[in-house]
Amino acid sequence: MSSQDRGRRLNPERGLIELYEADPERADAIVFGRRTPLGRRGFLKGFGLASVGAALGAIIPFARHMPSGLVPVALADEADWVRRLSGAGLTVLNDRPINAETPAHLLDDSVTPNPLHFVRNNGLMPEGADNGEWRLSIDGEVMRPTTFSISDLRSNFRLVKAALLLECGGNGRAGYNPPARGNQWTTGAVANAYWTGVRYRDVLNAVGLKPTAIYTGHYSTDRHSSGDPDKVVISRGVPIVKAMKADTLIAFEMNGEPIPLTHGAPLRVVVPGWPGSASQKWLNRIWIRDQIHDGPKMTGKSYRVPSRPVPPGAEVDNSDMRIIEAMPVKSLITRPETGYHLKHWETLRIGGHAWAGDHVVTKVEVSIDFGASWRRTGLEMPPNRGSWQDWSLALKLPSPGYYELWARATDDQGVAQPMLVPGWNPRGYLNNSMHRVAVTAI
Ligand SMILES: Nc1nc2c(c(=O)[nH]1)N[C@H]1C(S)=C(S)[C@@H](COP(=O)(O)O)O[C@H]1N2
Ligand SMILES: [Mo]
Repeated sequence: MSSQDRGRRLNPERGLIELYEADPERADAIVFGRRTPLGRRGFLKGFGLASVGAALGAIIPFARHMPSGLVPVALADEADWVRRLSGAGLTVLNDRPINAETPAHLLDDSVTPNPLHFVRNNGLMPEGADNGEWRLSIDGEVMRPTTFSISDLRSNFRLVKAALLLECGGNGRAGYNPPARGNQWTTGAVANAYWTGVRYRDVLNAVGLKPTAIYTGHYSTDRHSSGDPDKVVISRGVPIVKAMKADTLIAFEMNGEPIPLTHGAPLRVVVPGWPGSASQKWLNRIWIRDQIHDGPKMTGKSYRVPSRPVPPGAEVDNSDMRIIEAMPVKSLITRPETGYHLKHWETLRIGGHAWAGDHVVTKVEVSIDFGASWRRTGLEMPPNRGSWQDWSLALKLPSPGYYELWARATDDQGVAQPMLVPGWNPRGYLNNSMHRVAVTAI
């Protein structure tokens, strides 16, 4: 293993499973503090004791009796998820918690199949839950605090099925320099599935909002990676006006099936076009607030960007950060796959999707000459509000050689994607720069 490989293996953004598979002795050294064969303890510093504690939630009194290279069974569950997600073609960015993104060419379908939908977890997923026993309670600034079962939701409210876009606020983070901490998402923390559920607003109308209600606060059953049962992993919310939009759902089906565990079984919020973090998974409580919700990951620098542009690498005061609401206009080239080769006289079929937060995309253009000229693509209207839009273009390349396909979407406000990474921000959110794909004509 070269020293560069070793550095990569120890990248805290990857995880212990991969490390165990690649280099069990070194993994032991990290987990149990044993000396590595090379005796290079200093090398492990970057990985940090914090992640060791986070990985197991406790010290191991009998560590000295554990066989070398034994994967602690506490990590076996994650190892299984890593196998399943990477088996489906996803790129696993972290295994504890599990985070995985989808390579662009696997997102070609108008509706993303469940196994190809990116997975973003801030903590450890709950154990599987029984749909019949699941309860959602709503309290706070409401007239009639109420607890609903899933069958109550199904029978009391109109069912809605819609294709809805989820994109992680950190999608594209890997493009920022200086780098921002967190999962190094490239382009694949986005997907568009059919979600079935009830309108959030119908449920709020049923329990009756008090005039003081201004924000929602969402709670769920995932567990903090520290192992502390009292620590809430993430509790975010949206302004009441957003919860009252027709395409904001409380969902129990994903593409016509019960929601898979990775995506929030059995009940989740879906707020299309807003940072994915607004779409709480494993939802069991809604607290209606008389102030902006201040749960974990609502405050500080989480899912927030500077209110004014700052130079790359700047220190920004928390009081100068604002909550991210609608995501910016963006597009993805899902065919051809980057690295594609064709005969130069063949027709090149290019296609993908585009989306624009709370807006509609009105134009997607493609350039094959590094932005010198642009061709308009055929763009579909969304099947419903909150869905991404398909676009396509067929063309012939002028001669053999290396080309880059660039795609640029423009929304109904006239706002277009930037060519390069947009304004740097401390946590690396909202990178909507153009997607580029390499093509070689022979
Ligand atoms: N309970 C809970 N809900 C959550 C999260 C989480 O960690 N816990 N992650 C959020 C984030 S940051 C994103 S981007 C979306 C991802 O949804 P997915 O995993 O179904 O793609 O879920 C959101 N809902
Ligand atoms: Mo996210």
